[in-house]
Amino acid sequence: MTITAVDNGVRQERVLVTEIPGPRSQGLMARKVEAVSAGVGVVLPAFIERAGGGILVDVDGNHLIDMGSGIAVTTVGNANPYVSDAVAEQAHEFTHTCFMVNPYVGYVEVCEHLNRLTPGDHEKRTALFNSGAEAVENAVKVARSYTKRQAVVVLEHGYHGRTNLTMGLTAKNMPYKHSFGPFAPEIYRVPASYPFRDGPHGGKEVAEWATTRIEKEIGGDNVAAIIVEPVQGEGGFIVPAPGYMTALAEYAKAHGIVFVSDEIQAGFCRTGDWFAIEHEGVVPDLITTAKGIAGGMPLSAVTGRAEIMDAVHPGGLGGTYGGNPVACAAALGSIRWMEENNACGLARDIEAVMVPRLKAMQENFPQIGDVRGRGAMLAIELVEPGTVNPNAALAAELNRYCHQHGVVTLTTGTYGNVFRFLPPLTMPTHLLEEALTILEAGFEACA
Ligand code: PLZ
Repeated sequence: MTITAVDNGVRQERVLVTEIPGPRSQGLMARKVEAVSAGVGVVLPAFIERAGGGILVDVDGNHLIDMGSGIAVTTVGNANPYVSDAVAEQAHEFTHTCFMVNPYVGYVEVCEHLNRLTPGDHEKRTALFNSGAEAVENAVKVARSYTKRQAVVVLEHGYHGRTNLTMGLTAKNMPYKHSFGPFAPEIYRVPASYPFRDGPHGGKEVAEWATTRIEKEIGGDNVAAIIVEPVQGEGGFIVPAPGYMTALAEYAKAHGIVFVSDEIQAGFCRTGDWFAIEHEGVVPDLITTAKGIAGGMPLSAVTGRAEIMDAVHPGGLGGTYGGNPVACAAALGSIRWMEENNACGLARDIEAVMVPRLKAMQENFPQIGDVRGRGAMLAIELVEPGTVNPNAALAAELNRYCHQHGVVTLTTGTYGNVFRFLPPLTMPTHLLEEALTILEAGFEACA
């Protein structure tokens, strides 16, 4: 595996000098409880003060292996110099003008890269925003404006954000939606392909359930957009069965519906291609991106067919900070690193190391019902042996075990029983192997 020197001066070794969380983190956690809303949760209460390569260093001096990348954000590695140098340089030049007031070239360059890198050789346009949720909201605005229709179709197990509209688009109640309604109208949810749970029903068949539902309950002519995640993230790292996405995209095309691929978690080389929908051979009309786009700076985008993106009246899209110059500089650095270092290849290398070991673990631990994912977006789904009954308790226990042993892991899934892996592409192989060895020990201890 090719590893570029992007360790930010951090020793690439797991080191535990205290329990996790250590005393300083515990002290800070007490301050957090006093200062921060209880509504903002923390997965692993070890406060971080430096990071690089595949390591997060906490305030007690522990070196933790980062298997989460801040939820698929620091794909190019934390504090990658291509990003931090560009940020520092831009911050010294100017920090903000508001692109809608006085434009700057960085914004245009990010749009040019997105138009070039996203699937399809049609003419494209891009608009920049801050968060993933904001990108999805704007994709819906654009699709409605272009089609003059209102209905938006989303999938079971889908996740699109925490703002009012995107909460409505999101499938899972706890913790995202509970007590926060009412939600926006004209949102419809249809069956998603979930191979592990679909029994004998293949991708085409599940797509037919979905399109029949659209036809009968909404009417294809009333639908502005179908929004999918090409690999469902918060829903459980679900890779759709072959044929599902193609069938949905074909239906959208036949009915003048804007097909939107939400690549906020799966995009930017994470799955071994620049965008995860490329694995399906589908060219979406619009693509939403965020997270991995800018190495940790807040930036998001909607990219798509010029005629759709340009259908909005002038001034209809924007926001004070959208495409902030510092965030754009970070994105340009991040994209340059990905292109120079064959980031897609690095993601595939991670898959080649992890999948065989996870499959070997599955042989020994019948609680692993499924091993799945693409590239550096991988997961295991935990069940009660011999069934598909979700085993969320084991996922939580394993997670605790990994955290206590210095590996930052995350769970996910509608049933909370999926253990997911999102290492930065700068993760050295020896740390990746070590994280897997600790996971294996976790199974020995907990299963
Ligand atoms: N679309 C596909 O994965 C963010 C959510 C973490 P924002 N996923 C992580 C949490 O608990 O809040 C996400 C996503 C997909 C949209 C979003 C939303 O992106 O940048 O968090 O708004």
